[in-house]
Amino acid sequence: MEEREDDLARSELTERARRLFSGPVTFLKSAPALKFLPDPDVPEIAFAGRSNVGKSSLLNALVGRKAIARTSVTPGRTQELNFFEVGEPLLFRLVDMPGYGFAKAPPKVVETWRRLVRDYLRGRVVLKRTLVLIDSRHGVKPVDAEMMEMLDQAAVGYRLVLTKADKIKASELEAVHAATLAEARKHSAAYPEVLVTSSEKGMGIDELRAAVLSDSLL
Ligand SMILES: Nc1nc2c(ncn2[C@@H]2O[C@H](COP(=O)(O)OP(=O)(O)OP(=O)(O)O)[C@@H](O)[C@H]2O)c(=O)[nH]1
Ligand SMILES: [Mg+2]
Repeated sequence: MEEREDDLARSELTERARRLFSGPVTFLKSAPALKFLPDPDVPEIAFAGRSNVGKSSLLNALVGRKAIARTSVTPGRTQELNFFEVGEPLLFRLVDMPGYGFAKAPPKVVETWRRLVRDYLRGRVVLKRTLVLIDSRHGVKPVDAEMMEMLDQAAVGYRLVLTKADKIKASELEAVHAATLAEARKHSAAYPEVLVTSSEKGMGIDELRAAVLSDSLL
């Protein structure tokens, strides 16, 4: 009985999330430095992860727009904190961030992005959850583990989300899912579930929408 109520609550959340994300979503602004952040007056959910992991693509898939956030095959496409507003009236903002790790940009510029992302994540009062994206083909790399440790220390709650699931075989996906889940369980601020997604095929997008909506209500 309890399980059926849980299922019902989940399907209601999924439906509400689907309606929300198919409604108004607008680009608000790009912040190249902390002083340009919007006023901290609504909840925010941030997308973090290595360069090229698929942050901007996942944000586009979530809101069902092809190119509201700019994507590219070249690592280092997103260079500022980009804010997107969801809901009318406004419910929360999604924040697309520059990637960490290897990016095709001068080291000084990459260092500036690293600091911007770190300072935002550690200091943003309205940040409800960070999505830490992990490439299904690679699993958790040392730079990802470093990011996770930083978030653990700052007590910023995050979810691990596997991306590009369409690029590997089902058996490999199962193995990387299990390994990523095991990694999540080692980290104090990590949510103990791992979502598997493909922006290309739409896999896991309904679940991620529901997760983001419920996180925004935290
Ligand atoms: N096959 C496949 N390709 C994907 C998927 N998600 C992203 N990509 C591709 O991966 C590349 C990088 O995607 P982006 O969304 O720009 O990645 P990003 O993490 O925002 O990258 P930076 O902004 O440079 O840090 C693009 O060529 C995308 O088309 C996916 O689910 N499946
Ligand atoms: Mg990007």
